[in-house]
Amino acid sequence: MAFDSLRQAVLEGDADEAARLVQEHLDEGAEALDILDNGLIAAMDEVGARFSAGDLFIPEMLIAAEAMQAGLSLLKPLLVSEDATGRGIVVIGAVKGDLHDIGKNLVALMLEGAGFTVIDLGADVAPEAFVEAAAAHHADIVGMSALLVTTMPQMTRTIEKIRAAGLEAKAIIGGAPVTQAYADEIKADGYASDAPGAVALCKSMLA
Ligand code: B1M
Repeated sequence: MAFDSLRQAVLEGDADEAARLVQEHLDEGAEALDILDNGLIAAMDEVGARFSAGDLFIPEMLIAAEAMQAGLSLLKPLLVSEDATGRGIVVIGAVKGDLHDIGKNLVALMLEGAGFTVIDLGADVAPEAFVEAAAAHHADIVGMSALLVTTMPQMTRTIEKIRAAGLEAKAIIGGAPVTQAYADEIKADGYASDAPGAVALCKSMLA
């Protein structure tokens, strides 16, 4: 398979080799999104599966994440090449208790590339911090990311606080365990399964 060696480098947490292989694929003409989806993200899925199976532990998961980020840094300029500005303001973060920020970073990056002004609050963001930032920046959209089933309820709390504060910002959610059904259940304004989907969703909300 085309990205076997790249996936292996990420799995082994070899950041230098991951970056070298990403560059090699780019030089050979591979598309940035193809490298991202079928190389880097596929490798992280494999990391997750091995973690679940007990074949791999947190330190290895962390160095794999660093290797992924090393590869991703080379793709960033290509993922943000769309020429558009002034689409709207998005406040984004990983919800309280959730330290997974790679997917959220990717969503933020692609939103910026599509012309949105992104206020990235980072990871482990309390509902009150989302509300404060949304009010301070007059956000059009608040984006929440969760990778843990146990942190998903923080999305509900954040949405409740956004609405209680009388803010008009739309609340959108995403992350591996999050679904459209969950978004409907907690009355989020939107859900996207991946970063390009989040861009399309935000564009449609402000069209
Ligand atoms: Co953790 N972890 N982790 N982890 N980790 C998962 C999520 C897990 C599925 C692994 C597994 O068991 N198979 C599992 C969660 C189980 C569950 O609840 N469903 C898990 C666990 C259990 C844990 C700990 C609890 C482990 C422990 O301590 N015992 C712990 C929790 C820490 C915490 O948050 N409090 C933990 C810790 C970590 C590390 C710190 C070691 C590291 C994170 C490093 C970092 O992010 N800086 C880590 C990693 C790397 C993973 C896996 C392997 C990879 C996550 C990732 O980066 N994927 C992950 C397994 C997996 O996901 N397959 C796993 C790549 C990324 C591009 O995808 O984040 O899904 P993703 O983002 C996608 C979409 O989801 C979507 O777009 C993105 C791009 O397409 N998206 C949005 C994301 N946010 C969005 C927001 C939107 C729209 C779309 O709108 C606003």
